[in-house]
Amino acid sequence: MAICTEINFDGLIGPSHNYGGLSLGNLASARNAGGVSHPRAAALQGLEKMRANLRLGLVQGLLLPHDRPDERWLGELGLTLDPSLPRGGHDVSALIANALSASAMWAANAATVSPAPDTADGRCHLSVANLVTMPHRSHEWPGTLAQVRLAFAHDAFRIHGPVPPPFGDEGAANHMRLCARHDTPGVEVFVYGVAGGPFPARQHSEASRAVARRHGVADALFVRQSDEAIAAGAFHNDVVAVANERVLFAHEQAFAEKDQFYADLRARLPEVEIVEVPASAVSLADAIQSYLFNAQLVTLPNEGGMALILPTEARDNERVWRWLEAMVAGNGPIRRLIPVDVRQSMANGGGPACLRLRVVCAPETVDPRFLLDEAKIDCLSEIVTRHWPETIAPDALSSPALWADIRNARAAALEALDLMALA
Ligand code: SUG
Repeated sequence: MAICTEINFDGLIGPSHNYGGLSLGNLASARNAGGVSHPRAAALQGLEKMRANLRLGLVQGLLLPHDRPDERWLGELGLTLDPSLPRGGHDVSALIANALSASAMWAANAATVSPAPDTADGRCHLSVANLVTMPHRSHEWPGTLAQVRLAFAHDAFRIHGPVPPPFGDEGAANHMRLCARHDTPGVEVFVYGVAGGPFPARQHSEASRAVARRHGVADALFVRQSDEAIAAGAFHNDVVAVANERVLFAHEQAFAEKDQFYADLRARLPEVEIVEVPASAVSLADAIQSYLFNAQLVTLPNEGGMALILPTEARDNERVWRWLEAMVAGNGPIRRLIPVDVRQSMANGGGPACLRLRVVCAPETVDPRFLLDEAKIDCLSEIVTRHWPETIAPDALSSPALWADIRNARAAALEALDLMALA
């Protein structure tokens, strides 16, 4: 019987990475709107994070950038990229920016994953997220579906298409799994938001329930995200909470009915350890600025114990870092802090945890083209250095020359990985 382990599939940051300011409720995206992006540096930062995780002894996977600009989506809107064709006097630059987004890099929003030990049929289920709330993300799912169908074609998996609109589903960013060990049955926690605040609640409870039903999850909890958290800029639950095996690491104000949630969790998994960060030590504003919860909380295979792989922004915030250092000095389950530089992604509101999709499965059941070793990371780094644009300024987004460069860059990566089937 093959052994299940956790694999982090990181999204390779695509050559069209830019600061379009497209995500209402995502404070970093709004703050950096119209800035000049650095796609090459962004992708190299992501690759170095993957390398560092490999060196910790973790299994590392990869998801590829999508074809951008997305002409299929523009076509459904009655548009082509050919500027000589009539556009009825309408300014379509905003739609083109939406078609160009590299947002598929945030793989935590690609799908929700229920590993085999949790499901009725003993298979690992993946539901591709519909991401319907944000136009620039609403056209990601076909590209994601094509990739996961290839990566997880083995019989050990069952792939589902997106939940139908209008029920917004943002994937694993609003899903946590608590269990004794990755390969034992877990409690799956589906976190949803309720509309009515200043910012969109992107995960609808009906979508969460649909995913849990489709996956045949034996033990599911549905938990409401607090309105304060969404209003403060936590557009996904993974901006204020993260779980790994028996540990939940969360902000005091992450959940609407926290006491009930914690009690339900303790009743189902008595060994659960809840590490809660009090608002008196770290405010919601500091949590969202520093992204300390948008960390990869991982079990270290070589040394035992858990580590938080967090953005350098968490180290740069004095209050946050003081709290974290005191935590690791104590007797708790989280023993190490590992800051990583993903500043280009962070400037769009995407930290280390946003960049990865966790899949618990036997590695030999995954198409090896989607698994990384250091030689492949070296090869991809060379391709990125050679082909990814160094910078993208906002006025370049409507440039056909840039579109061609972006397409050629992606094609070079697909070719190197023998994944031209995705072209
Ligand atoms: O959906 N940013 C992404 C960030 C996603 C973070 N993912 C998780 N929390 N799991 C979003 O808001 C900004 C794009 C722009 O403004 O150009 C953006 O889409």
